[in-house]
Amino acid sequence: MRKMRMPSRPWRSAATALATVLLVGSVAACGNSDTGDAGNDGKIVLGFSQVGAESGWRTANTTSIKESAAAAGIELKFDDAQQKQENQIKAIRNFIQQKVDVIAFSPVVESGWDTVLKEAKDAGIPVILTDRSVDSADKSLYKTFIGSDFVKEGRLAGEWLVEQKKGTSGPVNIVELQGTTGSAPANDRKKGFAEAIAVNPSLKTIASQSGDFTRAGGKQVMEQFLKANPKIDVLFAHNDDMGLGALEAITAAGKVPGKDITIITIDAVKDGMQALADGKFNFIAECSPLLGPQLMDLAKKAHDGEQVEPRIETEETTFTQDQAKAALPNRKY
Ligand code: GYE
Repeated sequence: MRKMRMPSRPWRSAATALATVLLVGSVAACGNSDTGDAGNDGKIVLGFSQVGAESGWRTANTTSIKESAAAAGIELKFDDAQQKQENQIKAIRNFIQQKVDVIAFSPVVESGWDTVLKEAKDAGIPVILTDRSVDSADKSLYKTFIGSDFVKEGRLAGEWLVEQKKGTSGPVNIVELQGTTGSAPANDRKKGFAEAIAVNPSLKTIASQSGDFTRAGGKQVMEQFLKANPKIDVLFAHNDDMGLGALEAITAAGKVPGKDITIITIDAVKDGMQALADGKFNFIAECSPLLGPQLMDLAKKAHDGEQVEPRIETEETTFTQDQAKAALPNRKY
């Protein structure tokens, strides 16, 4: 954004007034470049298709991307796909038509991207995957994938539970709130968790269903779980938001979250960390949404034709209740 300093004196000369009109005109024309051809005023233009605004994680991710683009002097064309793959495909096709310099997106589901990725490749526009990956066999369809190891997050969640239930006799009944069906984090977190708890046969997942990564979804599915299963010992939710929605269902059913039902989630956004510090959640495996700065760096490199690593993994940790209490005051999101 260009900032203008307007003359503050009412008696400014006609010449100054004319110059102001011209300047305003040129800034307005510049503003139009948002919808027109990319590449005006020499800035790198990045087309970014976001999944939606389904969770606290997603909101923090969007903020990170917008702020980092502004800080890096990159012109960002941002599109919110409202959790629909068809909207993401449309947005990517628009970016291609507008001849943006680089395309980045966070694919809502893993499958079905080959055609549109091929179109971007044929147009000579580099593509960066952020947060979630695709299952395309042809790795030349994108430059790099920056994001978390979701299998590891699921495994860390499962390993913590195994440790907690060491020596417990009798079955431990687990219910699982999955993320968006077909999404990489839902597929991978389920896998990692299942692998980790397999070492103890008394840990049993008795129900597993998608809550679409939203609070409303988490609440609704947890209500069904509670109705259908008189004994639930553990809830594993693929993100904080679904866990937060489930809290309402658990409390309404007369149970105490964090005590009657052990709750494990993934993300570690502020509201999740607060629930953990308050003793309502028991453990969170972190997933960092702050991908913006690295994405801008990669966009510049991809634009300049520089070599980039094909896979860049986000660093993350895990939190117990005490660790959440200690970390909360400095938590940015
Ligand atoms: O965990 C969830 C969000 O893809 C890592 O998407 C992301 C996931 C995140 O809706 O909260």
